[in-house]
Amino acid sequence: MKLNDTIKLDTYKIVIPNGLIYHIPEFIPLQESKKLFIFLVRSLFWRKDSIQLFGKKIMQPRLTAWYGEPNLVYTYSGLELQTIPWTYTLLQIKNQIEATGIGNYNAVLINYYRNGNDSVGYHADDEPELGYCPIIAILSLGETRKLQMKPKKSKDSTLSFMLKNGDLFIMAGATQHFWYHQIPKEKTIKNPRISLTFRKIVAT
Ligand SMILES: O=C(O)CCC(=O)C(=O)O
Repeated sequence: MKLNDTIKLDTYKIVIPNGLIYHIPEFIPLQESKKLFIFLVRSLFWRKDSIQLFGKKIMQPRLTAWYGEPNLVYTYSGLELQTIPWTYTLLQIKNQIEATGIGNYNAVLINYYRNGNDSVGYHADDEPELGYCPIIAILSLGETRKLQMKPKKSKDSTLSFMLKNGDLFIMAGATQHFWYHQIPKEKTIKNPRISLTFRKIVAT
């Protein structure tokens, strides 16, 4: 999708109880997504960190990278990440996502799931530095993976979205305050995926 293409946002809007989602399939066309995936896997600075989970130190079951405006710090699960400055390509993608009119972003946490054994457990992106009602925009590249959502408190049912190569998935409104999300392990999946999760750090 080119910067000046107009997107009919309402077509992609999914209103959920106490939350708002936009799922835009093939936001990046397939051929471009394939090239972008290879380029990013090869060129980004990937970290393999351990995190604190229920008082225990464990290796994160995926690789990550943290880029953005200088000196932004993001703290989660006992980890403190300091931004690497935007690359040209990441900045282009950020601009393209902002051109949808949903959200402004100053950093991106990138996840590299090497196969279906890699995952991220249920959590909400509700850290204080993301402020009130944070908007999280996820560009999915590579293998299709399932993103599941479950309510933090209410008895609303669990939601499931298949994120394909090139899809843009945006969690907006109060979603982070009322819902958890995860990428579950799927043992049959052999191929890798990366997710670029654009966010805005408002206080550090
Ligand atoms: O990989 C994804 O699509 C989700 C990643 C995620 O939940 C996160 O980075 O907070």
